[in-house]
Amino acid sequence: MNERTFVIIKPDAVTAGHVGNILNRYEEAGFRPVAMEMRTIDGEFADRHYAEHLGRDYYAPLREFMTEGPLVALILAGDNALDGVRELNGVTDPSKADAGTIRADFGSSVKANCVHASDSPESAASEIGLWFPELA
Ligand code: FUP
Repeated sequence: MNERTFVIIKPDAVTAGHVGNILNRYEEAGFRPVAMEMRTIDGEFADRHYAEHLGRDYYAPLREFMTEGPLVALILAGDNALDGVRELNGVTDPSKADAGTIRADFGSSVKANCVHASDSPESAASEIGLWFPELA
């Protein structure tokens, strides 16, 4: 099955110079970029991406963080891409992520956790529709 998932290499990872290393993890695992673009998003766009987090106590700093500099938005394709990419990423909190995962190696806090990946086929479809409408 050639599944697609939506991924963000977040502003912290761009600033720290980890884009190449993170892309390498995905490619070494067999996933291939089918769209990739560096963008700086505004707060309204962040609200659309993180709609389910609006109103949470952590949302204002998360919104600030996601809009403070360029990020890399991409679609990755491959067998089992949804679960496979989330496994490579590790759990949300880098201090609890398994050794060798992207968040354990490059994340610095729950907020600055260096990557995002879709968590279900429905979220992949809606995130691809938001970020790359021409590829939805
Ligand atoms: P994940 O699916 O691992 O990206 O995590 P969630 O969907 O639970 O959270 C999305 C983003 O919200 C995380 F990447 C970071 C941020 N967040 C916080 O900043 N604080 C929290 O307590 C929970 C999430």
